[in-house]
Amino acid sequence: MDARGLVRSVRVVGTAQGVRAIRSAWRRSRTDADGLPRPRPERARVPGAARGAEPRPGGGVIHFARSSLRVRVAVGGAVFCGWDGAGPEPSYALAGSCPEPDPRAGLEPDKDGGWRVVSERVMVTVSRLGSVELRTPGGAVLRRDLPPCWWGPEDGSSVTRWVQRSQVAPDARFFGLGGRSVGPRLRDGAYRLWNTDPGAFEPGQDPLYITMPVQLVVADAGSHLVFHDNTWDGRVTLHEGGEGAGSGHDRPGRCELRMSGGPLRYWVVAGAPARILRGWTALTGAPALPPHWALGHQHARWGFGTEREVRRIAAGYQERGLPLRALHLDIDHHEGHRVFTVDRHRFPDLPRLAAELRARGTRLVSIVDPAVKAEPGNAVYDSGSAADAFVRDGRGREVRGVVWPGPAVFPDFTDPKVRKWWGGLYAERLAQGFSGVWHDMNEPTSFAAFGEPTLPRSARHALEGRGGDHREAHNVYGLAMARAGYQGLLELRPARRPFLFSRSGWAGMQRYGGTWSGDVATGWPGLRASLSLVLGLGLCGVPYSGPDIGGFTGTPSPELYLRWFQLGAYLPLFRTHASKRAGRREPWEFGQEVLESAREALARREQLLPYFVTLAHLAHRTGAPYVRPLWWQHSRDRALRDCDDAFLLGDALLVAPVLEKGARRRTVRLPRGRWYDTATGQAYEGPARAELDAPLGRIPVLARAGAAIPVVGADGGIELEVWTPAPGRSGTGLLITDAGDGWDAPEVVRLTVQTGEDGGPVVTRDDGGPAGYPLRVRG
Ligand code: NBV
Repeated sequence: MDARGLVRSVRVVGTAQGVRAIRSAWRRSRTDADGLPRPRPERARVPGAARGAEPRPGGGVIHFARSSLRVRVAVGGAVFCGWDGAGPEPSYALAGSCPEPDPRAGLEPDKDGGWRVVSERVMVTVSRLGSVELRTPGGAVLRRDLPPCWWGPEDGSSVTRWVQRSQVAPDARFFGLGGRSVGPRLRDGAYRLWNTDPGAFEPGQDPLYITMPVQLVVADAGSHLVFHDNTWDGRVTLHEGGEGAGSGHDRPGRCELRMSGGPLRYWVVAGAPARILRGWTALTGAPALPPHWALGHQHARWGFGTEREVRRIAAGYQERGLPLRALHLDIDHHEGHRVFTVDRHRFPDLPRLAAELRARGTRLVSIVDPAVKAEPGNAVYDSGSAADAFVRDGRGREVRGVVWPGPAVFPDFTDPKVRKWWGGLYAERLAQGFSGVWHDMNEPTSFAAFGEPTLPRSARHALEGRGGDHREAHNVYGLAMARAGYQGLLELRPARRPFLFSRSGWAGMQRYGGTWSGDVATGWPGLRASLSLVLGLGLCGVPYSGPDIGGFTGTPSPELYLRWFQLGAYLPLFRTHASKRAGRREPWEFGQEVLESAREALARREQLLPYFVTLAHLAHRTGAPYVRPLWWQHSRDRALRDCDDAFLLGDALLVAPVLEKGARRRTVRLPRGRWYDTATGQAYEGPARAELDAPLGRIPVLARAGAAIPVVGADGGIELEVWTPAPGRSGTGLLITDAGDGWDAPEVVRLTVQTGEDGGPVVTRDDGGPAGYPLRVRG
């Protein structure tokens, strides 16, 4: 950081903390000067020429003059490539052990001294000098990775930097890389891989809290996901290609990945987007299934202050007949910002408050920060010290940072025994009546007046017993904390599905819960950025996320608040966030017109809960995100690939939020098929651009003809909202129900929608039997 950082830290944490932040940053740079190896003369290395190969299950190892490449196709079709002896394990991303090799895939000699591995879904060819091409079974090139280059100390010590350049089709578009505020299409530019708390961020600011070396590349010839399983600091530079269109040569799309250390190993999963997400989920784990209440509206406020204030907000919702499923208590309910310690003056009887609210259908969710106040007598500090839980420097001293509580230490979540200890602490949260947790500041953030606002890079970590430093552990700190929290909640309350969402994370974080947009700046660009984050994360396998409605930095205008609210109502995490600084965010704070429109958005959200539950189960089973880009089923439609301002919610709905001030109409790009404007019932035929009304009271939402959407009926039971199929067409629907927050097997109902003799839709189950739910026919 710099002057700006200094001003920010003083503004955020006050003068005393600001001084501490200066000291902390200085200490950190000293620690690194002592603890990191000094730069030594480096030598570059490329693989050289292939000298031979040995077959191995699922592929083989190709030996080059100065390196080797292992290619291994796994059952299910994912391809692993590891240079320099890198294998798929150990890995923080993989859900369990590496999938078995596909016995049908084998290594064969290719032309010009190269080698190839042929499998059902992809063909991998390796040239004599180490280029790797991945092709579709039909022979179209999905990706060409040029021979990598490493730089390392001449004495051969282990930390080597490396770069890999790749080419993709001229028409390809890039998506993913974690939560990015510019997107979801990632245009030309450099994207850093280093989880960071940027402070309140402006759209375009990079990096943010969740970075991941996961790219989804979508092209006419086919789509693929590539995941470089490496947790170190890095940078991805993307250049979209272009087609000559008869007047010049095609330019391939280009991607350059530079990593500061760690293995050069990667996975590729190819196929249609739905198949890719299924394959990715099979590798990295099923997304956690949120309890039903976490699919309703939630409200957070930094500065909840007192039990009285919490009651006031809950009563405000109740008096106005607005549903509120959860209230999130921020750091100020912790005494002196000591995590797991309630401020008894402000919250004398939290369990009672929680029970009261719960009886009215509102749960409490607690913020949990990783930083522990470094103060003997603080129970968490004492028990953590006794368990040797905190990150130490190279000389064995506890690493101190500065966060809310002042001088603080940081649990080493990469140590299994520390995760166990930390998970046990959640017993206190449950005893206080909380139903879920919200992990904050786990990039990890330590206020610093200059340099990086995190731990020293030389800080030591257990890394599951392998040992290493913060350069390798930093990006998985939030992921490992989420693992500790999830596991703890599960052990403490085995009958319930844990609810957890985390600001930072990495590939595989979906196993433990979701995330949210963090401190996005209030403003119209922030609204757009918060949609980009949700879409991008969904394509990286993290389906449950949402914005902080209204943004973090200021008071939104009534119009901005409402548009953000209307968008949030169609995103998995639907949360408003208020703070002392940014003002109140309760829907009635913005005038009668906003209140009435927010009421409508809330009512539709409540009505759609069975659909959201279905989508949650679907994500859990298949990895398909709730919120999908418009090209999800039509990835060859180039116009859809470039469309950043609308999304599909499941298969049935297309949501076109209003992202511009003053807009009362907007253009919506429609994928193929018939779509109905759900407000007017008017039908549109895609592919097309439709102009739709977007009055202040609602955003355009379209339903696919032939969809059967499970909704809550007037009597509180489930009904099917059926949208008439286009003439000569049929449609499908899906309903997955369960009891709410346990582990019972859900009921799965697959539906077919056809046109009956009277012209109206007829809905049947898979087995030909009747739907078994009342129908509400639309369209
Ligand atoms: O805990 C205070 C805030 C929280 O409200 C917000 O949601 C987090 O993203 N937290 C960040 C720390 C703010 C530091 C300025």
